[in-house]
Amino acid sequence: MKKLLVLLMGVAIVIAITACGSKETKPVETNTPAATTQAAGGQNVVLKATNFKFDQAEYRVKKGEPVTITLDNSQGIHGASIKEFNMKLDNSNKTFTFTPEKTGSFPITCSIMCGSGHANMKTTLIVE
Ligand SMILES: [Cu+2]
Repeated sequence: MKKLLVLLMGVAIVIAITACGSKETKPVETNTPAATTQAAGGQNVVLKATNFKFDQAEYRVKKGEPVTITLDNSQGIHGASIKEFNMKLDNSNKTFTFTPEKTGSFPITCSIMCGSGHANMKTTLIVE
């Protein structure tokens, strides 16, 4: 009698596991190599800022096509500046559109004294 109970429990467990397994969906791949998308109106780059870094080590765009850079302060208050293109973003001025006419890598730095990690808040815009 006891053996039968154990067997039934075993079967129930197997069914439960199988049922769960079939419901499982594969996670959607959202990890694009860089936060750049080619929209109809040009290229879009979102600089997602947290304490104390930008979400990507580099952001790639194409030369000769308009780029809109958006600052997204998801943690803390940060700014973003690219000296080469006279860009200065902060919470009151979150987007900047320009057309890079030269290739190269251009440093993006935080332009607001945001705390202890401020000096290391750097990333790069790569125009290719
Ligand atoms: Cu800062």
